[in-house]
Amino acid sequence: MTRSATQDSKRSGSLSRRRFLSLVGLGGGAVAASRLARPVHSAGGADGPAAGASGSEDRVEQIPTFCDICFWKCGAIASVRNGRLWKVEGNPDDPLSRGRLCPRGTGGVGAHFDPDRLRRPLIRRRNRGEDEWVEVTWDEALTYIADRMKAIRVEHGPEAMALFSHGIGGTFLKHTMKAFGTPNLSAPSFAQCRGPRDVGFNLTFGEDVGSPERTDIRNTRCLVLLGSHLGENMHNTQVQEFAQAVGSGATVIVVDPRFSIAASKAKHYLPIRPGTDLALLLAWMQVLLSEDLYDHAYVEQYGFGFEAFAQSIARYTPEWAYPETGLEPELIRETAREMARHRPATLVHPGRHVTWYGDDAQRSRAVALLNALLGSWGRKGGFFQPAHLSIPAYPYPEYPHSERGKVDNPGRKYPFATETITNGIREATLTGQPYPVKGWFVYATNLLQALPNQEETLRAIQNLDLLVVVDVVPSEIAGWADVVLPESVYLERHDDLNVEWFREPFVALRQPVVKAPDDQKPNWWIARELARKLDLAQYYPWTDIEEYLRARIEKAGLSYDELQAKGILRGAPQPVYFADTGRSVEPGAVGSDPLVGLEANFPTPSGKIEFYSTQLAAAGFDPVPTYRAPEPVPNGWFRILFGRSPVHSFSRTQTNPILHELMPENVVWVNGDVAARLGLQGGQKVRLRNQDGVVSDPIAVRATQAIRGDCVYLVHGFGHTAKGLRRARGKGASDAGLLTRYVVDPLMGGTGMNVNFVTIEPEA
Ligand SMILES: Nc1nc2c(c(=O)[nH]1)N[C@H]1C(S)=C(S)[C@@H](COP(=O)(O)OP(=O)(O)OC[C@H]3O[C@@H](n4cnc5c(=O)[nH]c(N)nc54)[C@H](O)[C@@H]3O)O[C@H]1N2
Ligand SMILES: Nc1nc2c(c(=O)[nH]1)N[C@H]1C(S)=C(S)[C@@H](COP(=O)(O)OP(=O)(O)OC[C@H]3O[C@@H](n4cnc5c(=O)[nH]c(N)nc54)[C@H](O)[C@@H]3O)O[C@H]1N2
Ligand code: SF4
Ligand SMILES: [Mo]
Repeated sequence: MTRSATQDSKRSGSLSRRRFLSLVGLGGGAVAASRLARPVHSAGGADGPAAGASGSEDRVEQIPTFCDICFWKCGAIASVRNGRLWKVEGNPDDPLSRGRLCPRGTGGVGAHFDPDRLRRPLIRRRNRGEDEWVEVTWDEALTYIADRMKAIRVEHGPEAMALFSHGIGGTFLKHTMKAFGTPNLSAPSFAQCRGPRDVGFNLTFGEDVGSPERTDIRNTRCLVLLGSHLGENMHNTQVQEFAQAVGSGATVIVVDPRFSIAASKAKHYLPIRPGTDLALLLAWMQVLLSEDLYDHAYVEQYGFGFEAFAQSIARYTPEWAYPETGLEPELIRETAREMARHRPATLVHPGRHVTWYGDDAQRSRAVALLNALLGSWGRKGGFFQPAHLSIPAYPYPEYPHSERGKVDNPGRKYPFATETITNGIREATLTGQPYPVKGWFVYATNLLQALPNQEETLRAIQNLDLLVVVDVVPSEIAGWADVVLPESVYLERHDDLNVEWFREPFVALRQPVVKAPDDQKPNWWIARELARKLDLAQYYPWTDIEEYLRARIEKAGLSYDELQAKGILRGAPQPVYFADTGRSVEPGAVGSDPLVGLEANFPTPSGKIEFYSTQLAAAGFDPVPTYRAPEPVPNGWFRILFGRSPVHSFSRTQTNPILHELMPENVVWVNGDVAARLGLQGGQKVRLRNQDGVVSDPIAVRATQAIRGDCVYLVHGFGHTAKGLRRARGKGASDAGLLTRYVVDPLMGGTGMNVNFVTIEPEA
């Protein structure tokens, strides 16, 4: 039904003026009725999605938008039945979702119906963290915030305000904060997530892999995953392309201390000792060089500093790597040969959550270099060069200039940081150096779950004159706020355009599907009203978000009405592979494939792929990655590792009634032999105690041979403590609470978090 409905919407000009596509009565309704008779999710009870069937009187509206249960931004079509949100499905026109959402996206309707949602603005009654509130009007809340922001500006300067945000919804608040005069805008997606990877690739190719990653998984002949647990990590397009690659017989090599879902698809599974991936990467490269298996033409044409690189890694033989990684030399050799056999259509996945051990930018650089030896950058089945539509920014007045610059990275201590470092702002808030930070504006990021060492975050919060949290539910971080602002969920609002960089260019629109149930407001409204109260109204020349969106789209020569009707506008295919790709992969394709034909370009200092990095050498770092062993796990302890569940996002969906029902709590994976030795049964509740004496909530044991004996594993985001999260609170254990230690990456300031150890204590 969705597919034909969308096609209808494309054909029917009369519908394009309205944003809703209505299917009423017979015709489409006959199809609809058979679908409608199906039971829908039952989670919401009386408050839940419309259930049951009322036959031919059903009125179903279908509205395209894009998903926000994670940041992949899949194109979706929401169905509203008799005025109530019914379901969300993939938009078949969208290159990311390709008509299918992941389980989290499908469960997104639960975000709208969650009975634990924030409903009205709140101001703290007494002490921070006591979670006691007075309900106020928006005007009172925003006046309170603006007054305190002005006081902070007078006493400490505008830079003493910092914004933490995550996702596209932060766009307008960033704009307001820049207009206010602060450059301190950060997101955990850099220093707690992909930052080291972006830096490692940038240092090597002069460009990073972006998001969505420019990984050509669907065309790869050999996919190598280090961690990167696709299938649990549900980034929709990647998982679909992974299935496609497996289906077409691509070789999969998985390196993970835990037998992941991806490992179950692998020809070679390498159960590596945690923290030693760099040793494996160096040994793989050593094999490619010593057995002369690398792409000579590519390296000669595009490489810089290859001799010095080759010399530096010559010592890293598979025999050397064996005691480090626990992987047999022959397995290392065999997998290196396998990669070489399929090059350049071999993709060593760059990963995404790579803040593991503190040497992460160098490890990511080694991943980049291995890909360079295989000639996969710019090549089909490796990394494409993304295309995008050119859509001009809205013409705003210039922002005030900050004399003091950003606070997070004094003296460029982390010389290769390309974005603001969240933990750097936290550090400055704690120390007052290089200058004081007195206000935090926190949008859609639960800093207590996302940053390691919660105690440091709480101490920093105690130094603030103002903590504002914009959230949709009463999260842990909201519990510490002075003012809590309730946002409408993504299905109830517009956001900025998603001008995507991908295999083909497109732009997507998020638009409201249903109304917010109470006094929740969208971020753009909050940002604009706050700006007005800060006497910055000149930064909001538009009065309504649609005026802004339309202006941008029409400036690009596109039709906003069409975008409203379809949710997506696609551009013509453009070349995304180097001109030499076709020759190496499929000779027949040369000249015929519109995606082939780019001129290779590497915006590094040398203009080439930097096998040897003069930038790193000049800053006093290893110009070619060098291995240092991780701190060994003490006897009787286990390294704590963590990852994703296919049905949850970070710490944000445990409260969602539908997704909660699918997985209400997490378990801790313990190696079967270890469990037997410790006398632990599967399902038994234990607590984890870390090296600093922090003890987790009770969590059930999963005794399994699918994990090494030197580590334990749990899914991130559980063990909520906020009392307003009635459904999620006290279910499972929090990995974040146990991550009191972290190692900061000296290149870019990211927090390596896989450096904590726990013991396992049976719960009485
Ligand atoms: N369902 C779902 N999908 C998501 C998300 C979500 O919240 N939910 N979040 C999205 C986001 S923002 C991100 S960043 C990604 C994160 O997903 P990934 O980038 O895939 O995260 P990783 O940390 O690489 O993956 C965790 C895996 O690494 C393994 N691992 C741990 N230590 C080591 C080690 O030393 N060496 C090796 N080789 N492996 C190790 C763990 O056993 C686990 O299987 O997922 C994205 N997709
Ligand atoms: N211990 C540990 N720490 C980690 C990770 C880990 O696996 N373990 N993963 C790291 C990674 S890869 C990443 S990307 C980050 C993710 O870090 P975050 O993006 O901070 O993820 P969450 O903890 O889910 O916090 C999201 C917050 O946004 C709120 N929210 C949800 N929807 C909306 C909305 O529409 N509007 C508003 N205003 N708020 C909304 C949620 O209720 C929640 O409080 O965490 C990093 N930190
Ligand atoms: S990957 Fe899943 S949760 Fe993320 S945007 Fe796509 S459908 Fe939504
Ligand atoms: Mo992430």
